[in-house]
Amino acid sequence: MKTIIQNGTIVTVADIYKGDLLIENGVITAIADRIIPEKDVHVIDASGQYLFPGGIDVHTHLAWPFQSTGTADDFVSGTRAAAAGGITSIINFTNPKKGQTLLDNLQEWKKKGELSLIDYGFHSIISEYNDHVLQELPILAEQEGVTSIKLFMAYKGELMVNDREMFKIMKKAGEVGIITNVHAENGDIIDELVEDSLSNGNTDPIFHAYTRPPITESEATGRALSIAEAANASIYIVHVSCADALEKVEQAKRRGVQAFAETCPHYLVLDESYLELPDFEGGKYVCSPPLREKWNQDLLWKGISSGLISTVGSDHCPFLFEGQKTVGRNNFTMIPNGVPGLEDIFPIVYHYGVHEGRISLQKFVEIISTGPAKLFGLYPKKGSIGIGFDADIVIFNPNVSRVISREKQYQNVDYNLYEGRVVQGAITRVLSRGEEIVRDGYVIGEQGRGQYLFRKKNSNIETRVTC
Ligand code: DUC
Ligand code: ZN
Ligand code: ZN
Repeated sequence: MKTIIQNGTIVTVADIYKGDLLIENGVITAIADRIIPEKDVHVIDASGQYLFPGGIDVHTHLAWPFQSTGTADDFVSGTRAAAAGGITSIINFTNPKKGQTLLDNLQEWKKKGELSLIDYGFHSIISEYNDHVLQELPILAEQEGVTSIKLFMAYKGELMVNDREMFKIMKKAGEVGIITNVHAENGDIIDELVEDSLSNGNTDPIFHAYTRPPITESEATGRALSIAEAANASIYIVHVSCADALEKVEQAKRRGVQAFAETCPHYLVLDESYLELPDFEGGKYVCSPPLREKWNQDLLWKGISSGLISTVGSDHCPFLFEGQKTVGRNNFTMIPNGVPGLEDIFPIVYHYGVHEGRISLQKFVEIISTGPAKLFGLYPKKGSIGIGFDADIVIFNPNVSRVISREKQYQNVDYNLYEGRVVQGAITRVLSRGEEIVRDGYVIGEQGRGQYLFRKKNSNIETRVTC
């Protein structure tokens, strides 16, 4: 099967230019000013539109059991929403059961992933330290292509590991070319603040933010980075929400730590005041780390521009408002932590980033596709438009606008964080390995067509001598 995309404006990290693309068997095989179609070639006219490499969202929680409940999107609804939103690959978190080996757990998650409409991989969460975990890490990387793990510094009793465990796991991960994702919040301080808050009768959603102040994130971020440094391992700090935590990343990078940072669309666009919306509407915005004071947004955008932040991830961890979020109406600690965002990450970052002049088109491609592909072992198969890359392509019309609404979304949630916002640009088509999975904005790809992403080891790790 051959497809030619004609007259589009191709955007990569290195270049913006007009050209035609030839796609054969799912791969880009030629790029030229003009490619004349032979007979029986499928031709797509992209005049006046951008061609972006498909978005790569390395932070999703589809089908994820958490806080006595589970996320509202599985691999069916979640990957359909992703496709509609220009995301052609995801890396989802696993969630191990007590006593289960990482490899057994991975097989369960791979089974769930078979329903996926787009390509998918996994980061293995390690929430229980034991010796077999260390033995499994090289097997995960070499035999399963799982070259990233995740550790939590909060959620004691459910996911949290301590510093000594982190050090041992990260040391081994570093040795075998695995990058460690870290959720950096000081769980012990948070638990203490939560107890105080409840005993004072402070139960509204805003107290979720007050009991997880920036210091709890920046302290844990600094500590995680130091542990990575001591372990000679590479580290990826997920969902950086505030300037104080970002400063720790900057300091660590200056010291030569193999440190990378991610932020999320909700930290770039929304702020703490949303948690104070009346009638418990604030509950919709409860996630961790919490939304911050607005002034942080500017510094996060600057961090993206300067390269301090390498990626955006959605942290798509959706819970229904009615029946899941509302369980915490009288006690914020009962509100499941997480927000939806997989369908909106691409348009939101484009609108508030590129359209409003905060970042360039090329920086957009870097943080939405090329950066995540490089960091998580998918490059040069995914992450750009070039010869030999998978034809994962978003065709985007920048000349129209649309309104984001819950009614039109594919996400299986009864609200949208960005309800009513008018965003510039519309995704008209999405191709995944050359196959059209979205046409005229509607998902037409079949469930189960997604392929498992066997990822390369982390190539950014340099062995440093630590004193
Ligand atoms: N933060 C969330 O908001 N949800 C899932 C887990 C996390 O770290
Ligand atoms: Zn997290
Ligand atoms: Zn998350």
